[in-house]
Amino acid sequence: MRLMALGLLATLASGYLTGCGGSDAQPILPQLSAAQPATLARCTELLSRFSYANTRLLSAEVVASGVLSNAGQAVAEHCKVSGSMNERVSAVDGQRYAIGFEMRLPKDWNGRFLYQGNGGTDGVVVLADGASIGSGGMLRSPLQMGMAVISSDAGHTAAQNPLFGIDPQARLDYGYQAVGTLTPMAKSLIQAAYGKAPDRSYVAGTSNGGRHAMVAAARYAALFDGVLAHSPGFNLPRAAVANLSNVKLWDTVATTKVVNNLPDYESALPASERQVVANAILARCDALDGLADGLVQDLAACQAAFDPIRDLPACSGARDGTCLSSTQKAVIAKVYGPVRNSAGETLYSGFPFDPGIAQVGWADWKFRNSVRTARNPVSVGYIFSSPPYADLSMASDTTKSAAFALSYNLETESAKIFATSGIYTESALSFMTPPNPFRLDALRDKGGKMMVVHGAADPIFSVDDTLAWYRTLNDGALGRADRFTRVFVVPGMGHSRGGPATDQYDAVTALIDWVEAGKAPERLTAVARGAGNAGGVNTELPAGWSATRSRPLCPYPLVARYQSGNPEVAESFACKP
Ligand SMILES: [Ca+2]
Repeated sequence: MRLMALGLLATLASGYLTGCGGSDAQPILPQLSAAQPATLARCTELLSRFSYANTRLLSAEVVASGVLSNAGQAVAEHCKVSGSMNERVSAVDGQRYAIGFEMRLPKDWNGRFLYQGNGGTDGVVVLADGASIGSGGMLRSPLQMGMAVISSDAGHTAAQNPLFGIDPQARLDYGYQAVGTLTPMAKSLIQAAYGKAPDRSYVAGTSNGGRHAMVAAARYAALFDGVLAHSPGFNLPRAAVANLSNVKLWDTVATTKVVNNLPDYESALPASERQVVANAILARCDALDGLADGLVQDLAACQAAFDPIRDLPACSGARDGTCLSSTQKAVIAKVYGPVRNSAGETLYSGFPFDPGIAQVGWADWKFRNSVRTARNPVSVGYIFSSPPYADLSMASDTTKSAAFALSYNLETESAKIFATSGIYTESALSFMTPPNPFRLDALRDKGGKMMVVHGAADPIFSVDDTLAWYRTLNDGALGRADRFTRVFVVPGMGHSRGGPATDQYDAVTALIDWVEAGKAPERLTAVARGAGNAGGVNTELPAGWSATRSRPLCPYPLVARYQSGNPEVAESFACKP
C-alpha cells in the first residue's frame, strides 16, 4: 500500500506521506533530471566579454589536451580562466584582499559545475581539477569527467596566512562567504562560455574543503544539488582547540622535545609504539567483522571491546618500543576521550580506536602541527579567537607558537572561539560551522543529496563527531536521513587519505548517480593503492595485503562483513547491520 502511494505521489514536487502508524511522515523528494552535455563556445573572448559585478578576469586561455594529466591520463582540452572578486583594502590591517579564483572549463562539458573546496586555512588557488577533493589517488578527476570546476583562495593569499584573521571580512570569506560570492559568478561565467548555465551543481572538498561542503549544504542549498564532504573539519575550531589542549599531555611522556632545533613530540608515542597500539586494537577488534584482515570494519563493536588501560601491553621496565608506560597508557586513554572543560561541557568529541594510529599522518596531526609547525596555534590564535591573539609574532616564530600551545589554557582561552568582540561580530563557531547542521531541509526538499566520507583513524577531525552529527540529523529525519544523506567510514584511513586502508574510491560518480538518477549509493568500492596503482602507491599498506585489495565502504551504520570467497576482494563482503 505504501509503495502504491509512493507511485501515485511520485510526481509531486513536495508533500508528505504518512504511514499506517501516522508517526513516520516523510516528504516526497523530487527527482532531479540528469545534466546534459554541451560544447565550449568561447574561451579567450571571455576576458573582454564577460562582465560580472565586483569581478575582474585576469586571463582566459585554452589549455591543450595533455598539458595536464591525472593518474597518468591526459586531461582533455579546456579553458582556464583566472580572476578575482571583491578586491578591497582592509581598514583594519591596510592589506589588499580579494577572492582569487581559477575555473577550468572542459571543451566537452557534461553540463555539471563543481565548486572545489580547498584545505587548511585556504589562501592558495589549488589547481581546479577536482582531484584533491578526497580519496587517495583519484583515478579520474572531476575535470577529466567533464565537469566545469572552480577553485579559490577563499579571500586571502598564502602570504596573508594566517594573519588574515585580523581582518573580520577575510575571516567571513574564509568561513563561508567566498563560496556564496563565487558560485553565482561561476554559473554566470559558465553561461557565457557554453551558452547555458550548469544543469547540476556540486560542492566537494576534503578537510577544510569538507567543512566548506558541509557549510554549503546548510547555508547555500539553493546553489547546489549535490554535496560531498570528505574528512570534514565539521567543528574545525573545536577540533583545533582540543588538539592544542592535548599538547600538555604529550609533553609529560615526550622524551625528546626538540629535533633539529625545532619542537617535536614524536617521542611521546613514536612509530614503533604506535604499531604496538595498533596491534593491540587488532587483537581485540579485527575479527569482529568476520575476518582477521588488518581492517576493523565494525568500529562500534571495537569501541565496546577495546580498553586501552587493560589491553595495551605495559612495560615492566624502561620503554623499549614493544610496550607502553603506565603514564603513556593514561595519556592515550585521555587523548582518545572527549575534551571537556571543568564545567563538564564537551568541547570536542573523542576519537575511536582504529589500527590506523600506526600511520605517519597520525603523528603529524597529533604532535607536529601544534608544536613543530605553527599551524594549530596560529589558526586558533589569529583566526578562531575573538579578539585575535594580540602578539602577532608567533606567525613567524615556531618557538613562540610552541610556547602558545604549551601554555594554552583551555578554560579561559577556548571561550574565545564562541565569542564575538568589537569588530569581530561573528564568532568562529558562527563563521566556520553550518548554521544549523541538523536541518538540511532545503537541500533535501529540492531533491539534493549529500555524501560524507571519513577515515576511522582521522587524527584531527574525529569520525565520531561526524557520526554523532549524522545520528542527530537522522533523528530529525525520523530515521530516514539516508534518503538524502549517507556517511561512509573508511577503516584505517587517516586524514583525507593514507594509512592501512583501502582509500581509493569514486564518490563523485556515486553522488552524481544519486542526484541525477535516483540511484542511492548502497556501497562504494574502495581499493588499496598497492604496487602499480595509477593514482600513486600508498606506502603504508601492510605487507600481507594484495596490491589490489578491495573492500566495500558501507553507508553508516551498516558494516562491511565478510561472507565467503576470496578475502582480498570486495565481492566477498556484504554491508550488514
Ligand atoms: Ca577485519
